Amino acid sequence: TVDCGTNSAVSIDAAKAAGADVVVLDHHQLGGPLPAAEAVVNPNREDDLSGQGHLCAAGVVFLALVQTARILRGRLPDAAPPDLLGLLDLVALATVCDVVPLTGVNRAFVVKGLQMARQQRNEGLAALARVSRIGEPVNTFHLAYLIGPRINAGGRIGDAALGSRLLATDDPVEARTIAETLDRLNQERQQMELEMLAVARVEADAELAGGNGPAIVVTASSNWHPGIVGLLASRLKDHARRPAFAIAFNANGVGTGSGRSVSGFDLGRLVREAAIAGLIVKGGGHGMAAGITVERAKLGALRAFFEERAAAEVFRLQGEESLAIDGALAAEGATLGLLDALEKAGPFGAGHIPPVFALPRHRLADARPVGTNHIRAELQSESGGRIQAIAFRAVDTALGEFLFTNRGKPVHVAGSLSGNHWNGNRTVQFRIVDAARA
Ligand SMILES: [Mn+2]
Repeated sequence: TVDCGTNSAVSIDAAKAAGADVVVLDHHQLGGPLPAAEAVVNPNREDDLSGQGHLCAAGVVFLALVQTARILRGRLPDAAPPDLLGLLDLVALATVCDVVPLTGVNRAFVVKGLQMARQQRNEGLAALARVSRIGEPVNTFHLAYLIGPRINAGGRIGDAALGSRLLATDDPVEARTIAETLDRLNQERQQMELEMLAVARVEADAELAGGNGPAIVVTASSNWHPGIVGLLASRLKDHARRPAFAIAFNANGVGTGSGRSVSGFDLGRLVREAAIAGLIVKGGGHGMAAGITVERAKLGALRAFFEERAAAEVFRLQGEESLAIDGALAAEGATLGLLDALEKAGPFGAGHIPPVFALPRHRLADARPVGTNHIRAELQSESGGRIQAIAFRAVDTALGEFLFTNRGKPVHVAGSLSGNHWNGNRTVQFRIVDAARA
């Protein structure tokens, strides 16, 4: 089993009774006794002293393969060694998409894996890069926002095996066919997500109305697709700036829910406590994300339990929330040379964020919606330097409202620099994360 199994003692006993040997390769925190598998390889076992708890499941698999190859090399000295480094493109993809911190060995996986991905040796990844119209060397942003969602789109509303078939195939024709199918499923998924998100936001805003609102937003519906609750939870968490759950109930009143946390709050632990308290059928996860199965009749009690256990800590974390700015910059100072120098410290992502700059007192020369819900802007310094800027998923947010209503005015903005490839040209782009009136 990969990315599961640690908390599935019953299923593993059944598999063993049916004659299967079971090896668990997982990274989830343990909620009860270890399952009776042949091996449970998990850096988050309480008796694991490796300090590698930040690995994603693919990283665990990779290191298990490295060790297996090492053992086999001793036993079969004449056999050709497997090309494990050639698989790091997939490890990098999983590491970025699982949003584990890009520190330690994870960062090494992503640096080497991006080099592999740029060689386009994996037919499936190459085909996905083409349908995603990635016209530049693959980077972590592409993995997280263009390639990852398309692979997951298969599992969310179509056929979960499509993604694994795509990544395993050596046949460029099959790769193209599957990549095009996933691209179409991804478009359908985006549409479905927008409709469900609109409903979820209304529900979340109603909960938040007046006072502090709940420490943990819990939204639920019988009309949601259970494959999309993780995405909904993630958007609600950003919207409400606190941990959030989205739960899809089936016709029998049993809900599949997913939760996403804010940094510093251990959601996996809270869910395990709820399981022990008998408020959910089952649940598990890690610090930043958790999954639950819950009966509709227990939803009220679960909400109360969450508030009782989490409110003090969540509101304390909210009070401490701030944006750390590394330096100030003028538009004309944001050069390709500076960007190249900064990127040497990358790749950036979860747990290793890019330097945050303030552009003080720049005129917001333009701000208009682009794509589904992004905002493209242009900023001009007091001495006339200009830089293109983008605020992702900002339409319908406080930041978006600010940008639209302050066109032409001087503003302070904060964010990071990124490269933008267009028609063979590379330019510097400013990713806005926050803004204030100057
Ligand atoms: Mn996982």
